[in-house]
Amino acid sequence: IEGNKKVCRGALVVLEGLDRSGKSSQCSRLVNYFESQGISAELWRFPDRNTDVGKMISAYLTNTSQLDDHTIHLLFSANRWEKRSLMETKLKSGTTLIVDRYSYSGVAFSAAKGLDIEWCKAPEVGLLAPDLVAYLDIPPEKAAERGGYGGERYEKLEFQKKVAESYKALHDVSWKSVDACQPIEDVEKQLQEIVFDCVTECQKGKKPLSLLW
Ligand code: DGP
Ligand code: NA
Ligand code: NA
Repeated sequence: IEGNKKVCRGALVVLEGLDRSGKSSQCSRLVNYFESQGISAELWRFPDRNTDVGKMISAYLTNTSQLDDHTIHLLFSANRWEKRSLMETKLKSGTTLIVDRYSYSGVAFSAAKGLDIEWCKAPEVGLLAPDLVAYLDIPPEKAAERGGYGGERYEKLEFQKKVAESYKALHDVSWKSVDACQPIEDVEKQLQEIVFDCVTECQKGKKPLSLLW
């Protein structure tokens, strides 16, 4: 009976990388691609600046407010927690989520300030684990040359170099690197292939959702 048909779950796909690595445009392109293939997909991004917590984060990033490093770390994490149940509902109803930054940014940016990495990971424990993390790999100097650093708090070459180092400590089995210095269409093609495989795996129903970390 149609009504009893088991719904295949969507995939949780995260794009990570330095500022100006091209994540946001690649995320939109991926969502368009999946929709053109008849696969239900949504674009998500963290921080989600629309919530009350997100507004505090936005004020911090634009240097409108000052916060202790630990405090802002926990706010970024809270911002992911407040979207967790909706995330699970969407995935279970079959929607693939393409997420622009996630817990890896949370840890990489705070660790780049010198906070202990295990302390940084702790508040992320219990969030949904991505099925795939696509890392848009670009040397910090190259990213800076792209221009368009918007003048937000972290958009400085020296800091981005430290972030790049912290990201390296976070690679795990769900992680795939893509050379983000390639032309935008080549990055797009490569991402489509990697992510499509991941979505197919999840649709087969053999891969239960798991948790960080
Ligand atoms: P974006 O909207 O993707 O440009 O992100 C805004 C800035 O915030 C960017 O420099 C990356 C940084 N960021 C994103 N997520 C986190 C996080 O969880 N923790 C910290 N400390 N920084 C983050
Ligand atoms: Na940014
Ligand atoms: Na972005």
